[in-house]
Amino acid sequence: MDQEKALQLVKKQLTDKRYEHTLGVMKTAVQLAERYGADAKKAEIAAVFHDYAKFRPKEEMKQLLIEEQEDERLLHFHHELWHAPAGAILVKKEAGIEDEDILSAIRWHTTGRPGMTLLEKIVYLADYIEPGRVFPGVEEVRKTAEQDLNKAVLAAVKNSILFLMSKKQPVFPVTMDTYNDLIQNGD
Ligand code: DGI
Ligand code: FE
Ligand code: FE
Ligand code: FE
Repeated sequence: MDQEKALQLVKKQLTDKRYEHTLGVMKTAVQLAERYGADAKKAEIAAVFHDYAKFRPKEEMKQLLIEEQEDERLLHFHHELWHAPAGAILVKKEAGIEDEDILSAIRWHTTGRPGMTLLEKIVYLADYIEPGRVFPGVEEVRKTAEQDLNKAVLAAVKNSILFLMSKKQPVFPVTMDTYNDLIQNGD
């Protein structure tokens, strides 16, 4: 699929603000792909579609996760986690994207996972550091991202976990698994 068609499909699913975020993730993901030798075309398409399901009704996402036998633990955690696997399913069904590298980068963009592929790391990190993100610590991760992909992904995962903990929010086990994997096998 070309960029124009992908953006046209995604724009209809998102608010203007979320679409701007998506454009930031797209540009950042392409830059990271070029820097770290990933397929820039796949990075671009995965980034464009990464938040495709962000505004789907909770009930629709829940049914989809049950039908498709996704990780049952998701249903006991915050519904914000659902748009990533639901997005992978819907992008395949509705946009006809079949490429498993792209679909898995969408699927794991919120929690990461142990043993992330290069493309998964790029989309995860691009989502965290795109130019529209303004939270504390993001500038340092942007700098790290220019030098060391694994170190930057680890910093993003660690900051996200610390943020959740500071808000007394539960941390999804897969997010913790991602952190442990990067700490133990990061480079
Ligand atoms: O969709 P975005 O806002 O661009 O970003 P995202 O998909 O990375 O994260 C969406 C939300 O999910 C964000 O507000 C934080 C939340 N989140 C990420 N990991 C976890 C989590 N929430 C819980 N409860 N547990 C997690 O492990
Ligand atoms: Fe997201
Ligand atoms: Fe993220
Ligand atoms: Fe996002």
